[in-house]
Amino acid sequence: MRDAVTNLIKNYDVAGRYFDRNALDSLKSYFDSGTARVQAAAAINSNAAALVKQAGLKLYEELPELIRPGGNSYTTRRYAACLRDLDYYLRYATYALVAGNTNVLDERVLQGLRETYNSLGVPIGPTVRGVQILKDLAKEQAATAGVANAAFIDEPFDHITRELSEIDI
Ligand SMILES: CCC1=C(C)/C(=C/C2=NC(=C\c3[nH]c(/C=C4\NC(=O)[C@H](C)[C@H]4CC)c(C)c3CCC(=O)O)/C(CCC(=O)O)=C2C)NC1=O
Repeated sequence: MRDAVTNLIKNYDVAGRYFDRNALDSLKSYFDSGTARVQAAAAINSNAAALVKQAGLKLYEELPELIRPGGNSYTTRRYAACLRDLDYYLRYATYALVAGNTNVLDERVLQGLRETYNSLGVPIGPTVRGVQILKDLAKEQAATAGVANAAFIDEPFDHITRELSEIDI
């Protein structure tokens, strides 16, 4: 598992090089955004259960067929599994936010996920929509908590949706 700093060290060590200007700029930008990253994570954490619940309600309002007979969230077991998945995405997104790197998502969340979803018939499009709804709610939450310039919040959520949607060739 890597963060912005260990990732940079790894890349420069592989090449046997001292940090150059690019590396130092990227370190500086990571440390400059550090407090805002922690504040954003704190704002999300303190409201995580409500954010997940709201995201689920909004998703099912947009795509009611998911909770009708034949839908993938039909039955309380599957409904609960879907909300649990959204909770995983939100929690791991906060780790990635603080790390300034999406490696934790690749290692702990995304590996083999598409195959699992495909084998269970969990639809990718609606899952991606759920992650995007979560992202919007998380950004609102951070903005309300006074985190300025919180564009970095997009990154982990967009990474999840990009990786999930990627088509195998
Ligand atoms: C921490 C990393 C991690 C992730 C990400 C994870 C996901 C994950 N989601 C699963 C199932 C599931 N995931 C969903 C999700 C959905 N269905 C919908 O209609 C919606 C579109 C969507 C929610 C947004 C559902 C309904 C199931 C149960 C499917 C089934 O058993 O039929 C399963 C199969 C095993 C199980 O049911 O627990 C896994 C492994 N598990 C993990 O350990």
